[in-house]
Formats: sequence, structure tokens, C-alpha cells
Amino acid sequence: MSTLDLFADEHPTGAESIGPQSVVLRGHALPHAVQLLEAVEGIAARAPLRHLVTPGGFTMSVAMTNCGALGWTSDRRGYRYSAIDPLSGQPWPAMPAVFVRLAGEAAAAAGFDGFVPDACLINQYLPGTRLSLHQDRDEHDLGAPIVSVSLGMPATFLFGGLARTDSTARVPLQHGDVVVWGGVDRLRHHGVLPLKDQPHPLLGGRRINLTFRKAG
Ligand code: MD3
Ligand code: FE
Repeated sequence: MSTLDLFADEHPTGAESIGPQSVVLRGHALPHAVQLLEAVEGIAARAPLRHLVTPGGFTMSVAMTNCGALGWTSDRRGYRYSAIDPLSGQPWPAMPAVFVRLAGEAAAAAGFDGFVPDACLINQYLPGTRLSLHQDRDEHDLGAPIVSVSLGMPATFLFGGLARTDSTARVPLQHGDVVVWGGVDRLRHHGVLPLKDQPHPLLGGRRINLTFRKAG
């Protein structure tokens, strides 16, 4: 057992801990789900969801877009954050106020005060879409947490360790769940198992994941 496994199961607020500094806020985004999805549709109309190519030449099964001052992108030359959407040649759509507010509130509830994201990566999953085990290390300030919001079909999140070969825990994520990851958990490997086809009343056969980051 690694030291990362030594954490309390319950937070004072009733939130679940899945790591020493990672907290699941079940259903936290439910009151905002429709508003969030409308905003995603507006963003995707200007910065379409696309399947990026990794530096290794693989096309990702997740479709991605961004909003905010910076957006995460990838091609044969590498992974990077960019102020310009390479598809449109234009800045990414602005981050809606409801996104910034929700991310800041969730981070504070998990003990990270003053979190102001400058990037929101929007991931779309369809049945069979997966995200293989990786680390998020392209952000400047690794002291800032990442906040994720799950919408639509359920997914199984894989939470590993600092080494790629460390064992992984499975965390089911449902529509409306918000997760905050920071501190010693910030560089843990993670991924998403291939999605099952379990249509959601609001989104049908889709899952949308928003990840809020301090990238710059
Ligand atoms: C734990 N997305 O976009 S969100 C990603 O469900 C990504 O779309 C997944 O991994 C998704 O990079 C998982 C949760 C997440 C995001 C970043 C993390 C968990 C993390 C960074 C460090 C540790
Ligand atoms: Fe990630």
C-alpha cells in the first residue's frame, strides 16, 4: 500500500475523499446542469469538438474543445496550451461566468481557496470512448487544483499513482458529480474506462466532462 492510500473516507462537509487531497462532491453541479449544457452547445458552435492527434500519431477517441483564455491542444509536434484555437485561428470562446463560479466554489469546498481557472477543457465521450492512463502536467502552476464536472452518461474513472505502473482505483462518476484534485494528488495517473451505452435523459448517448485548470 502506498502513502497515497492513507486518507480519511469522509470530509467534514460530507464529501467523499478519493485521495489525500481529492474530493468528490456528489451531485454538486445538478442545479446548473441545463445551464452548463447550453453553454457547452454555444462554445461547440464556435469551437467545434474535434478528435486531436497525439504526438505519437494516435487519434484520440475523446472529442475535445475548450473555452477560456487558454485551451489544451495536441498534434504531432506535442501537447500544449494555446490562446488560439488552431482549427479556427481565433481565440477560444470566453469562459462563461457560471463555469468560473462553480469551479471556484467547488475548489473552496475541497480546501483550495482562490482558485480562478483560465482554461476549461471540454471532453465528449460516446459509447466506447475511453481515455488511457495519463498525467496532466502541461499546466504552469501545479499548485493549483483541477476541478472536473461530469454530465450525461456515467463513467468509471481510474485513479492511479505517481508511477504509471501503480495500481488503479475505480471511481464511478455520475451526471452532476464534481471532483477536485490537487496537492499531492495533482500528478497522479488517471483515465476513463470505455463508456457503456447507458443513455441519459438529458444527454442521450453522450458524456460531457468539463475540467477547469489554471494553465497559464
Ligand atoms: C486527477 N479527463 O481531461 S476528469 C483530462 O473524465 C481528463 O474526461 C477525465 O483526465 C474525464 O485530462 C477525467 C478528472 C481529472 C482531471 C485531471 C486530473 C482527474 C485528475 C489531474 C490529476 C489527477
Ligand atoms: Fe487528465
